[in-house]
Amino acid sequence: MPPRLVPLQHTRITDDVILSRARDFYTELDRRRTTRHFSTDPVPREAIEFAIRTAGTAPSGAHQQPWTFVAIADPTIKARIRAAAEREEHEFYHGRAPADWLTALAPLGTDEVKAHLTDAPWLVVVFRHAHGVTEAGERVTHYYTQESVGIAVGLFVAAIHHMGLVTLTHTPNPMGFLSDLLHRPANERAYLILPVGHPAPDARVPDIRRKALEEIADFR
Ligand code: IYR
Repeated sequence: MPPRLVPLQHTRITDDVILSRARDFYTELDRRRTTRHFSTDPVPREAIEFAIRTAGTAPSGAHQQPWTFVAIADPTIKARIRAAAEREEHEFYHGRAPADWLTALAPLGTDEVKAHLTDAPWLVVVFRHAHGVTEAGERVTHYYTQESVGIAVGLFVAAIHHMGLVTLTHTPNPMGFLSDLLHRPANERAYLILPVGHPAPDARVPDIRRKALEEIADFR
């Protein structure tokens, strides 16, 4: 049976409009910065819901949508996540990390203190479905899950920036403790933690630059 295809809903626009939208979108996203300094001020749940909906618009391998976004506002759960992450990170910064990794991180000023995990009003923990499970409990292969979840997180980050909030892509190393703490099923793997909130009034960011187009693009 051939698949049922429906018409694409799309309005064609002129090159002028394409270019002006392209410039505006880039300019807006280029203002995004990753900060570790969050205000404890609350953020409405509905804002997080929209960011997750936006992430869920990402393309995915075979449209399997291999992601779960666990959004946490509960201070007790946040404190547990922080304590476990800081335990792992202490090991990382004081032993497990190879010297060249620590050298690469030095300009960013990261360390094992993860105040953002309790300061930010929301923690969104992203889980990647390594495979699916049918209602009967059978395993279903999923495709390109790393790429799919990476794209979804990119859209989430853009959505949070667009709504005037900040987020941080935090990857505690290792992350297995999140599956236990959040009681996720065995087919789901923690992918990263995204604290979301307003920046602290005195928020700081590393003094770093983005590569120019010429350094990241090769047109033929
Ligand atoms: N997971 C650690 C280390 C870390 C690694 C990279 I690569 C970063 O860009 C930032 C931090 C941590 O979260 O501190």
